[in-house]
Amino acid sequence: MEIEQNTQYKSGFAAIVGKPNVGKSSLLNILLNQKVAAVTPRPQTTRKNQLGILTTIHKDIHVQIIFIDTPGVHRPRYKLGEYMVQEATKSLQECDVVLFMVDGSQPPSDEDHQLAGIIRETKRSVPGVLVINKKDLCNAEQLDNHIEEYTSLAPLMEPIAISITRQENLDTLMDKLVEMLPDAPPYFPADQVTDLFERDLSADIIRESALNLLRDEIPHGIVIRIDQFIERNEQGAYIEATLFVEKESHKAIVIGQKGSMLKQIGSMARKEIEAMSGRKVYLRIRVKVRKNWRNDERVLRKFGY
Ligand SMILES: Nc1nc2c(ncn2[C@@H]2O[C@H](COP(=O)(O)OP(=O)(O)OP(=O)(O)O)[C@@H](O)[C@H]2O)c(=O)[nH]1
Ligand SMILES: [Mg+2]
Repeated sequence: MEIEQNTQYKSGFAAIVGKPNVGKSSLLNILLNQKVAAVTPRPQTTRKNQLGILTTIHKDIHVQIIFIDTPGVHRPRYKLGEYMVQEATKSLQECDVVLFMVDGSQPPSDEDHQLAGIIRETKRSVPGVLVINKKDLCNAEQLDNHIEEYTSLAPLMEPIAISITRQENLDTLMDKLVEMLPDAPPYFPADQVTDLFERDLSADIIRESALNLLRDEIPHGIVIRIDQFIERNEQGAYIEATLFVEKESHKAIVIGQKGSMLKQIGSMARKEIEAMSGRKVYLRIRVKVRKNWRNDERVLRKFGY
């Protein structure tokens, strides 16, 4: 789709904020109808703000919605966590619409209260939607009770219960969003879908594969550095990456018996990167230990956090 020059557009930034694991990145992927953000069953998957840009015609209205997918807001125990919460807070200052996303299958937790407070404190008069996700995971009565509790947390926001898995109420959510967007020309070209380069997306996909395949406390201590990213035309892309862990013992687990775990992580990631870019990819991953990197300001900056 091209941007039409003399057409009236509604455009703006929509921040998706919520505690970890409620489905923020899943919402981004489903509304854009393609995978741009890492999604895993583990909390704290997203570490940095990422844009997902939707340029479309919704019920005869030309729109460009720039979603800001943010890290889940939690009580940080590491400097990395502090950075993640700052990212989410920053998105609130930059947006035209707030999507406060919660897990509708559970009553509000401390983290939901904390975040509702942060949203109120930014004290801006931007409109907001209270997105109550995962309605597929509980019965109607439970859902009604939870909706009531969440609504009292954010009384000024328009509540809507959705299920991303079952694709329920997404169209109504779009209606509300479009209604709240300001009249404005588009900010980005129509074919741009995200602000991340393939290099960063590839790093996130490698981390996503590791998160999906590894257990327990190791995943949160993982960070990926792309060392080489070379285009080789018909032969596709050559990618060399280093996967950093925090402990020697973690390194052994990531590598696995005779390298079997690392092989699985690599092949899962390679397939995803190939699917994303539509070309062949050769991926090589090595594993290194960088002790306590999550609390080291200097190392965090080096990794782009
Ligand atoms: N049952 C059910 N599961 C869902 C739904 N939406 C998302 N999920 C699952 O919830 C998990 C977390 O999804 P993410 O999109 O990674 O959540 P997030 O809010 O981005 O998480 P962080 O990046 O860690 O803050 C994944 O396993 C999703 O498949 C839904 O509507 N119903
Ligand atoms: Mg996420």
